Parts: sequence; C-alpha cells; structure tokens
Amino acid sequence: MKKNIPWIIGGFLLGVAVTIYFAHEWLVRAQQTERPGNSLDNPIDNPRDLAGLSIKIPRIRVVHTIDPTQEGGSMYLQEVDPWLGYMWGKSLINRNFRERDGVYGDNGKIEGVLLPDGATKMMDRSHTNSCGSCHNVPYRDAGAGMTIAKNGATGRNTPHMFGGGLIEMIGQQIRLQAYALADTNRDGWISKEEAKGKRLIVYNLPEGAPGRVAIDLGSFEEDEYGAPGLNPIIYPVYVDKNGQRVAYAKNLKHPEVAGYQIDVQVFGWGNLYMPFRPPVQTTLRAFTSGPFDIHSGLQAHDPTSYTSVKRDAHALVSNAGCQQFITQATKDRGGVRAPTKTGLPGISLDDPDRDGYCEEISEGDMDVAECYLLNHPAPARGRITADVKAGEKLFSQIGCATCHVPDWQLLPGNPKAKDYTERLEGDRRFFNLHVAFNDKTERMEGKLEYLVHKVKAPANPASKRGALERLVPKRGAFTIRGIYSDFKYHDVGEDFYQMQFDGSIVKKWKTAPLWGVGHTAPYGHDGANLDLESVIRRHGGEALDSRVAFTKLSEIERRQVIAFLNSLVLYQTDQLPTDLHGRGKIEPNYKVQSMNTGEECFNPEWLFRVPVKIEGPIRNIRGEKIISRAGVNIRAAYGLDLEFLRDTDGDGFPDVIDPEPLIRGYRDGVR
Ligand code: HEC
Ligand code: HEC
Ligand SMILES: [Ca+2]
Ligand SMILES: [Ca+2]
Ligand SMILES: [Ca+2]
Ligand SMILES: [Ca+2]
Repeated sequence: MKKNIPWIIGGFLLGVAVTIYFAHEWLVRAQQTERPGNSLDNPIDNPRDLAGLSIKIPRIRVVHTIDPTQEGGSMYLQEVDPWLGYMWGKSLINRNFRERDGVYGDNGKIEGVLLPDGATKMMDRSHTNSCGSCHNVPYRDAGAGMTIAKNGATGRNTPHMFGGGLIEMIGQQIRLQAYALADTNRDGWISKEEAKGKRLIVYNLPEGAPGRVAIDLGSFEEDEYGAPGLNPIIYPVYVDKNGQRVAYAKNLKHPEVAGYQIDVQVFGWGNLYMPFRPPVQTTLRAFTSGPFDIHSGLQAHDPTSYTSVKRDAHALVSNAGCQQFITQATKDRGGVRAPTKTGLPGISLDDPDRDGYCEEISEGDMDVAECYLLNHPAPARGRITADVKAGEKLFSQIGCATCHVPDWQLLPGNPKAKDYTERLEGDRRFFNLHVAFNDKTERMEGKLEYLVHKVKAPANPASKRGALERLVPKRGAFTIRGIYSDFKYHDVGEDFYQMQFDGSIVKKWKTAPLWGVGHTAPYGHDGANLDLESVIRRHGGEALDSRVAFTKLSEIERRQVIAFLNSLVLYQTDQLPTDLHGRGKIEPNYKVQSMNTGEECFNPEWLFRVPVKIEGPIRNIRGEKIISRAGVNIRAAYGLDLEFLRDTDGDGFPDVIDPEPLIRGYRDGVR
C-alpha cells in the first residue's frame, strides 16, 4: 500500500492539472474575435483563423508607463514599438469583450446624460460587447455604422473615426487660438473683463494660403442666458477668481464665477447646451472611455482623466500629448487599490458597476486605444473623373463649401514657446498614410510616410537587449486636405430638428465633415436619408440658399455634385496595397521573416520590432493548397513575454500589477 501512495498522489495531482487545463480551454473557446492559432494548433484548444485577420492576443490590460524603456508598458508601445501599440489599441476597438473581462452590468437600463426635463436620460446602457459592432463599415477599421436609440426616438447614426486624430488636433488648436484672443493676461482662463467686446474668429489656413476663410464662432461676452455667447462647439467651464472650477455654477451670473475655461466639442453630431451637462467628450481618449462604459458596461480607471493639478477644467496631458478635461473624468476613481508585488500602483478595486469585475479598462488600455484612434488613417479620394472635378467646382459655387470648409492646417508645434497659447502641439501622429486612386492599376493604393524623429533611449538595465530606439513624433505642420467642415454648429432647418425623448428639441448640428461620405450611408445625424441627394435636399435654415442653388442645377450638374461626394471614400486599411518603405513601388511578393506574404499591404504586423511570421503555403483540411496567414510567432511578435505584458496566470492582469500573478482571478487578479 505504502508503495502506491506516490502513485495515488501523482494521479490526484494529474487529475487536478487536467481539470484546470480543460477549464482553461473551455474559457478560451468562449472567445469569438480572438483566434491566435495556426493550422498546427488544435482548433478547439486554440481557435484559429488561417486568414490571419482576427485578434491574436488575449485580453491583457496594458500598464500605463511614462518611461519608454519599461518593456511592454504603454510608453514602450507608443514610442519603441508603435506599430505594436497600434495593434494593441486596435484590438480594444475590435474585441468582443466577455463576461470575464467585466463586460456589461445593468444591461438595457436607461442611462447617460440627463435631458433638460431633469429626469429623462439620453440612452440605454450595456447593449453590445464591442465598439466594432457599431463602428463597422468598413469591417475591422474604426468605421461608420448603424443608427441607435439615443437622445430621441429618431436616433443617432454612427459616424466613422477615420482621421479622428486630425479632428482632435483641429479642436485643440481652436482651443488655444481662443485663449490667444481672449486670455489677455495669460493666466489660463478668460475673465468677464477680458471677454468684453471680443469675438472668436478662427481661420482654417494660415495667412496668404488660397482657400483661407474666417470662421466666426461667436462672442466671448455674456449672452442673454448669462453664458458666453459662443457657438455651441465651444463648451464653457466656469471658474472662480483663482481660476478654479466652480462645478455647481450654471452660468456667469453665479456670484463665485469670475470667468471660464473652454472645451472644444469637435466630435459627435451635436447636442443641446445644458448647464451641468458635461460636454460631448472632446478628446479621443474621453470618447473611448465614455463609449466603453455606456455601450459595453466597461468602466475605465484612468488617472490621466481624473487628476486635476490646478483644480480647474484641465486634467492631465495624455502620453500621446493631448490635454484631457476633468469634465470627462472616468467613473472608476481608484479609491481603493490592490497591493502589488512590484511596488507599482495596483489595480483599482472600486468596481463602480458592482458586477464584481475590477479595473475593467486600465489607464494603459486608454493610452493605446487613444494612440490607435489618433493615428487611424484618414479617408481618401477615390477615382477623380471629369464629373467629379466638375462636381467639386459646383460644390463651392453653390455655397456648400462655406460650411463644409475643405482644408485645414495644423500649425507646427513649439512646446518651448513662452506664451502658453502659442505652445501648439503640431501633428502628434507618428505616421501618415497617403492614399489615392492609381489610374494605371485602377485601385486605391497607399504610401506610408513617417512623421517621427529617431531618438536613442538608454538601455533598461533589467533587460537583456541593448539600447532602444524611440520613434518620437516631429510635431510638424500638416495640411489636411478635403475634410469639409467648419467645426461649427448651425441651424440647418426644421427638417433636421431632433425632438428628444423629453420633448426638448436639438436645432443645431455640427457641420458634418464630409470626408468618407461616399461610403457612409445612411445620412444625417439620424441616418434618416438613405442617399446623398435626399440629405442635401433636406438642408434648410442657414443652408437654404445653397440648397436652393443645388435644386436649380441641371440634372447633369446635380449628378456631378453627387459624383464628387461619392469620390470621398473609406477603405479597408489592412487590405490596402501600400508602399511601406518609400521605395516608390508596391512589391508583389513582399517578404516578411523570409515568408512571401503576397502583395505589400498596410498590415502593421509587418512593421513590428519582431514582425509576424506567417505560416505560408499549406494544404487545408480538404486538401486544397492555401496560403495560411496565421502567425507562428505570436508570443514574440506581440510582446506577450515582455515584462509589462506578461500574464502568467492568464487572468488579464499582467504579472507586474497582478496581486497574485500565479492565481487566476478574472475579477481582481485573485478571485
Ligand atoms: C451601440 C453603437 C456604438 C458603439 C458600440 C460605439 N459607438 Fe461610437 N458612436 C456611436 C454613435 C451613434 C455616435 C454618434 C453619437 C452622437 O453624436 O450622438 C458615435 C460617435 C463616436 C465618436 C465620435 C466620432 C466623430 O467624429 O464624431 C467616437 C470617437 C466614438 N464613437 C468612439 C467609440 C469607441 C472608442 C467605442 C468603443 C469603446 C464606440 N465608439 C462604441 C455608436 C457606437
Ligand atoms: C449652413 C451650413 C451648411 C451648408 C451651407 C451646407 N451644409 Fe451640409 N450639413 C450641414 C450640417 C450642420 C450637417 C449635419 C446635419 C445633421 O447632423 O443631421 C450637414 C450634413 C450634410 C451631409 C450629410 C453628411 C453625413 O455624414 O450624414 C451632406 C452629404 C451634406 N451636408 C452636403 C451638403 C451639400 C452638397 C451642400 C451644398 C448644397 C451643403 N451640405 C451645404 C451644414 C451645411
Ligand atoms: Ca462591467
Ligand atoms: Ca465592474
Ligand atoms: Ca495575471
Ligand atoms: Ca492573478
């Protein structure tokens, strides 16, 4: 009997191991968008996608770092391996989040911002598990999509986020230009005195540039409601005589209020201004944490967004270089933090939605998601025919371009400027994808242009690797061609009014940027127009003259305007034939890791520090010869063994912040 004891114990332990192993595999199978396997893996244990387009990384929270040498941290992913960071960010936008990631909570409950009746809320919560279920056209990119129940029964249509970073940067530039005009004593806020007699007039392009227009965004002075008389694109945040926020002030008449700071609401279709209602999220970072919460029940714990050093309107500047605003602080405030074995700040145990899952989205997740959206390629021009050219001219002639302003310029950054209003950020992206229709090959093609300096970073003593190279944005000037908006709210007539659930009426809308519009039907904030002609004919109010001018055009001319609008297109980024290295051609047999990947295309995986190696030619289950584009080096390519990404127990909390790195606990790293 004694002799058998080791066998009995051994057998018992084996049983436990097998149970743990299969329990784990069962959980893996529950994933949908995540398919890391290749043809050699058991498809049940390790779901595969031989097209190689699915998400290849498990859900692991990215850890926020500001030191780029901390391998696998968010600053490393931003500057040392930015394409890898881009793909981690992209995975957050495309992933179907699961129960064990903390998705949902109070499904379908009426939620969101209060409407003016003070009781009705704007929408319902926790209705889908992925940004990608709405931002879906084109698939896998940050595209446009469906109309959802929001604000009122007529709904809100999902816009695309192509070129989202350029829009964010225009907004931040307008913000600084406003301060340059009105904050005379440069103390960072606009006093009632300073506001006197001043108007906010901005220009899309620098002096002397053809196409430069003045855009009047209203008066800095108090209007009849006691608020600044600025266009609703500008959202005021009231401050006292020390420049600190007075969160409970409704307008400038409040006795404590001495002036205001501003947010610039360049995103979203349009909202009714209401005191105490936070602005539409004004940065990409905030317009990610907000949707994660309302659509998917995932609350971000983002100190970047809730830390305000001066207790004014400003939170911190993100890693990607964008000023954040306290009006958009995330719900999870990290009141109680879990211990860590590394001394790093632990995860937040606050669990604002009380579903038992903690720190559902981390600050590092926000960093990489922001970087992805900041750098997301912009829309492009499709085939430019004679009709398209004629339509483009007509578009200007009949007055469409007075609101749909074609071009904007981002002024160069100069972080050293003494005057804070001149401390412009410049173009903070790390690359630009130039996309155009090639008449010879008759298709859309891309050319990749880097916007970075290469800077040597000191080697991390903890790492076996040598000195690292950082790719740091040059923050130069950039001219944005063909965005078609003045970023101003207009009353475009009753046919566009939206009656909200509570009976209040939204009358003013931000001029919809028309880039990509050829591919984003249905149209209007409510998606009520299924084609372009009908949304144009719907224009009235401030756009009445140009609508009338449009209807007076001949049939042929109207078709030309439509042809022009249809030439403003989106495209599937990862399929786009692209010259990745400025060689002046697109390689038909592009080799990566000695494998022939086919035609050179915009696949960020080819540009990682450790590029993905594809499996290549194999025979599939039916004996057909196929090229498997599944990866065979996923752990190395996607950095899964880097210090800050390694998640030994596979519970989504990386070892460095996991309170128990060897005990799997999807809720808080332990349970
Ligand atoms: C249920 C559908 C849905 C989901 C899911 C969704 N969105 Fe949206 N998104 C919308 C709609 C609708 C709007 C327009 C809202 C408005 O203006 O009223 C929008 C607007 C945006 C905008 C502003 C774009 C612009 O240029 O105006 C951004 C950025 C954005 N969403 C990001 C996200 C992110 C990031 C996620 C995932 C965390 C996400 N969205 C999930 C429907 C969705
Ligand atoms: C007074 C400013 C103004 C003028 C002039 C104007 N528009 Fe618009 N346009 C808007 C606004 C504001 C919206 C957004 C409406 C909404 O949110 O429902 C819009 C929406 C659109 C859309 C729908 C975009 C989408 O993504 O759904 C198209 C297309 C469009 N305009 C084309 C035109 C054309 C063509 C002309 C000239 C005949 C024109 N516009 C003139 C302000 C203007
Ligand atoms: Ca949740
Ligand atoms: Ca939770
Ligand atoms: Ca872990
Ligand atoms: Ca753990």
